[in-house]
Amino acid sequence: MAATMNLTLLVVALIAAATVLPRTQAAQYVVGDTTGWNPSGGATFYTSWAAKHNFSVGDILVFNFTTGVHDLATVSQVAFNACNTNTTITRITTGPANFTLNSNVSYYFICTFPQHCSKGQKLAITVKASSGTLPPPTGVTSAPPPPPSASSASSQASTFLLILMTIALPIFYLF
Ligand SMILES: [Cu+2]
Repeated sequence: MAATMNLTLLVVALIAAATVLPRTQAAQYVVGDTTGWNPSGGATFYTSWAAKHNFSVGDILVFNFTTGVHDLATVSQVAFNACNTNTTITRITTGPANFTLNSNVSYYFICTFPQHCSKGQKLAITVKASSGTLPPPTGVTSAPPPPPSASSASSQASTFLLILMTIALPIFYLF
């Protein structure tokens, strides 16, 4: 009985937290879209692909490639420009590979297989700080003064808790 109640409360708390807490809005990008990670798109393919997107901290890049035919290495900007495959920082040899953009820095990806980088299998990504890319909150100006975001969040929280408790309580009494 006590265990059931604890479980019910845990579920309610988790759902409420997931609903109310601000989302980090991490996005997932398939590098090269349907082309994937290979040199077939030509010399400027990944430059064009990267220019179409805005990357933020926490976003995930998905590199689709066949294991043993390509790989994914991060390198310095100098090595990237020269397609130097001897000084890799990280290297993933199993495809497909996910790479999380953890910092607001520039990342330089290449394939270390012979001639692949020079044929265009290279991707430079500049990551923005996630706080700088978030849109300004809407509706805050119409909310009562201090502190608008906290009060709206807590009223949202209590609304959801109320709804969830009305759902959870009957479940609780079933056990
Ligand atoms: Cu390759």
